[in-house]
Amino acid sequence: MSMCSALLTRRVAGRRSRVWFGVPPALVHIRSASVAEPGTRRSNEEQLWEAAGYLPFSRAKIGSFFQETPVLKNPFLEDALLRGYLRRHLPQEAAFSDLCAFGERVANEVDGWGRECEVTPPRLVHFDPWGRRVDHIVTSPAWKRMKDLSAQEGLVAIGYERSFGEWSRVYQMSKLYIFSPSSGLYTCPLAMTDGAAKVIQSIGLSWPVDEAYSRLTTRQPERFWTSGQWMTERQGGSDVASGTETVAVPQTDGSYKLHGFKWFTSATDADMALTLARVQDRTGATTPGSRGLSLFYGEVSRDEGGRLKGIEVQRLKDKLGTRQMPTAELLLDGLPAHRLSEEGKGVASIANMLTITRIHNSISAAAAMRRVVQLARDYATRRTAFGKLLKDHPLHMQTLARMEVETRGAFLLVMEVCRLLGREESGMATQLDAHLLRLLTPVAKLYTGKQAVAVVSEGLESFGGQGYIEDTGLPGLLRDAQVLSIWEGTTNVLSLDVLRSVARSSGMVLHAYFTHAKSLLAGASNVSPLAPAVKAVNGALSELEDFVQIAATRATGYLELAARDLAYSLARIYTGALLIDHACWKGASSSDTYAALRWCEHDLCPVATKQARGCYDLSTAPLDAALVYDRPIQG
Ligand code: MFK
Repeated sequence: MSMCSALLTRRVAGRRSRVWFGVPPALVHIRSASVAEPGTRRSNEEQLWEAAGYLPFSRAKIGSFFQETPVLKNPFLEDALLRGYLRRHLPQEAAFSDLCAFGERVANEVDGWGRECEVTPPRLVHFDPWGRRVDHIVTSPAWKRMKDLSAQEGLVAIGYERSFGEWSRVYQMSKLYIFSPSSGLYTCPLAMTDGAAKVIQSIGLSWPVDEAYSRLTTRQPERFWTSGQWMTERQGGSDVASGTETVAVPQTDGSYKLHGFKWFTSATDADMALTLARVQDRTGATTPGSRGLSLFYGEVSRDEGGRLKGIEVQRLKDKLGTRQMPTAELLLDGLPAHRLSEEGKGVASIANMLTITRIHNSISAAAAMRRVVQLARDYATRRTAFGKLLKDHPLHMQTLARMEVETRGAFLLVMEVCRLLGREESGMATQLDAHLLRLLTPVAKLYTGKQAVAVVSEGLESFGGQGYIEDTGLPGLLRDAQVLSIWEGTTNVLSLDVLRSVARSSGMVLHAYFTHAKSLLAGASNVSPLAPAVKAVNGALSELEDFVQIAATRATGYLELAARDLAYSLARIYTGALLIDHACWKGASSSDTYAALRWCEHDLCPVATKQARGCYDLSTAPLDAALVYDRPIQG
């Protein structure tokens, strides 16, 4: 026995009979562990006990104060706006009890799986131990559990079962909204799976995709398939028409073999994919541009030797975020495929998929904001600074309130798009609804993507340094938010899509927009607390109408320079109208009114503000470029 351990034994033995205020030492020790809850200071008794050196065992001297952890509570019960919105539009007990139970599961079980996905990212095994090429993407058990859960909970199926008629999409997306920040990015394969089901359904459920459709929309985990969406090639993902090199070689049985290189394929462990390729004629020639692109369906399968049929996984992407999910570069080397669209109609045919994935993207954006607000407000009830809890610092509350206003706005805008989608799919949509859906899908996607980055970043700051610490799980929220404005169409590409929707509809989408936005304000005309908000939205609508009149007389370049600000204006004004409308509902709370008032303090029509400053005049473009490259300004 060493000198130290001999001394220790003697001290412990000597103290065995001591009693602290009548409590045997062992009990005191247990009690002190429970008294020293994180976030509390140690009691005087304990400090005395330690100072006297009586403790038989002792922690390393790292101090005894620990900050409390923010607690994730049931995200359904914690979300007054979500519950209020559903009470207003879908007051069905079945939906409420399902969402409540799912929220409980997300908080207590699924969120942990999401963390597991984050800390156990996928890896690529190219070869088996004997040197055979296998290209296995190895994912975590938690990622696989997410797949089963998604089927069981009907996260795709609900949209196709349509048990709640025109509100089925709202119900499905509410569930995804609760799930998304805890899903370990499993919402990405679900978005593409939903999009693929939508494309197949719109094309018609016949061979060879009828079986795929039933697997994409099943609730049976053992049958459930996910789908990929392989669009991006090495030349880039925005200008698909000129960037797609993949060719489809016709086979004698009417099928095709695809040869090409897909540069960015997300959730690459999918069971099938929809992709674009150019059909080769007998001479091997293809048609360039958008008119040469067709839509193909391919299954991801293996031969008897375990090798992927017609695919080589070149490598996994090393991404800023979304690391939970495999994203790969794929060489398509004779992938068996079936053409789903008419030749040359690939982009128009995959547009349905883009609509769905863009809506999912917007849901994920609103959900990320909601999650960081929920955690931040919980933390504000635990963390003390400058003598009081964060929640008692008005400036901190002002910051969280601003985040809350953004989150509420995003939620209502996205749910509006889901409502319109549900109406379209259940055959209830008017022409006005159809135009609104076309216009608001890119608007919601581009606007909420930007909001998410800003709100989540602000949210991290509200935890101080802990918001920057990896294993709190908070930085992952920001990394994952950053992709939301990039994939599925960047902000500028979607702003141009807004212009496309205006041009293709000969302005009817804007007509629908003005008509519906004004009708949303109608119920608030006599609600005096909302008067400043109504005035702001009405004023912004007039400014926007004036802008559209003027822009219609200008060259195309003018509108293109205004595209982003136009899209932001469409988002802010419509969101203001939605917040006002929701605040007028009979079940609305004073917070609903306050949120509407605060939202409407934004510059609701930045396109008019910037237009007045000459930002879109054609002379501006060379000035912008000169500034960017620090070149002398000509003339
Ligand atoms: C958390 C959830 C997140 C979800 C995760 C998913 C991860 C997946 C990762 C990816 O795959 S990222 C890649 C996604 N790629 C894109 O989003 C493409 C971005 N680029 C565009 O959207 C371009 O605007 C587009 C490729 C559509 C431009 O193509 P074109 O061929 O130059 O467009 P064009 O000629 O204007 O339109 C061709 C046809 O498509 C027209 O129909 P018609 O032939 O019948 O006249 C258009 O009306 C139609 N179209 C284009 N965009 C449309 C649309 N139809 C409806 N909606 C749209 N948005």
